[in-house]
Amino acid sequence: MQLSGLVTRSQSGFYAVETPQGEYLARLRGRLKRGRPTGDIVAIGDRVEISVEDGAEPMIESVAPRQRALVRRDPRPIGDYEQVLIANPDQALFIFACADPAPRLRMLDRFLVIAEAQDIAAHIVATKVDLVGIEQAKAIFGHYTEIGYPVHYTSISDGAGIEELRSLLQGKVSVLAGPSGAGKTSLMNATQPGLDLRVGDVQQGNRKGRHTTAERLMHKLAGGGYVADTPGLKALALWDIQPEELDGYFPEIKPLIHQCRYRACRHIEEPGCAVIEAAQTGKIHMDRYESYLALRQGSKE
Ligand SMILES: Nc1nc2c(ncn2[C@@H]2O[C@H](COP(=O)(O)OP(=O)(O)OP(=O)(O)O)[C@@H](O)[C@H]2O)c(=O)[nH]1
Ligand SMILES: [Mg+2]
Ligand SMILES: [Zn+2]
Repeated sequence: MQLSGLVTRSQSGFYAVETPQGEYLARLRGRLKRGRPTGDIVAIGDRVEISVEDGAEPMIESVAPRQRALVRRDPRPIGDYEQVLIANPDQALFIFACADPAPRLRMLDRFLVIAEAQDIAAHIVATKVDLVGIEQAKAIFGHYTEIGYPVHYTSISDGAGIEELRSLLQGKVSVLAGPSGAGKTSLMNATQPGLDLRVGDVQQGNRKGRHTTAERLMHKLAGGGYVADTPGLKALALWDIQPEELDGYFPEIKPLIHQCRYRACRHIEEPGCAVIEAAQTGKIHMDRYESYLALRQGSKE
């Protein structure tokens, strides 16, 4: 029997596939792995076809083409490899704390570039507002609203922003991503109290030193939709994005490039550059321009 389903969990070569007939734990058919893969063949969020026969292990027979995916260059020294954090998300929520750990806006900007390149709707969630107060939180993240990214201010201590987040997640496939300790798992628990145990399990696994990529999962939300928590990322290297493409992935830079004196302007040091001028006059936030420069010049986080 052939069934189509959604991959909701992946661990050590096994994939949980949710089908209209229930959940199956399936493995990947050998022929799909043939050759030297340049990236994850199956990831959570993928739509797959599985074969289910009496007395045989369920097998993933094919993977539907991805519409989009949250990807990065695999940080392990295994050559060029595309790591898929989640396939086909409707939206990504990038989780950064106002303090403890201090927000790394350079990393946030990398996430936003990946989301732009993949056409994933991006939201920014500023967590731990209780530690700094809303004024300070807005001083850190406020300028992102001006360039079109919704910013949600939250705190699990006083429940601020939790209801807003809950309705944002409703009925959609979302992924939470951000540095370790930013509060992703805490947010999952606050918005979906029923998830408590399973989230705790994952964390315990991480503490024991299990490989962070070993398990990925999407939780089904009570009112429809899924949310994937991801392990905290230390590094976020772009995958398959060329320096010249970057202009298009900074929404505030894109409309300016036609005003540069030179058509091939890289916006680094060229005279008559409209982007540099905008950064100097504050029309573009200097931090964002610096993130652009860092990416353009190929520095790795
Ligand atoms: N004061 C305060 N602390 C918070 C808040 N949210 C989370 N924390 C604390 O921050 C720490 C890290 O939270 P986690 O939810 O485990 O962070 P995470 O992003 O899931 O981290 P990784 O799983 O390592 O990626 C915990 O001690 C939380 O109690 C908040 O809104 N306010
Ligand atoms: Mg966590
Ligand atoms: Zn320029």
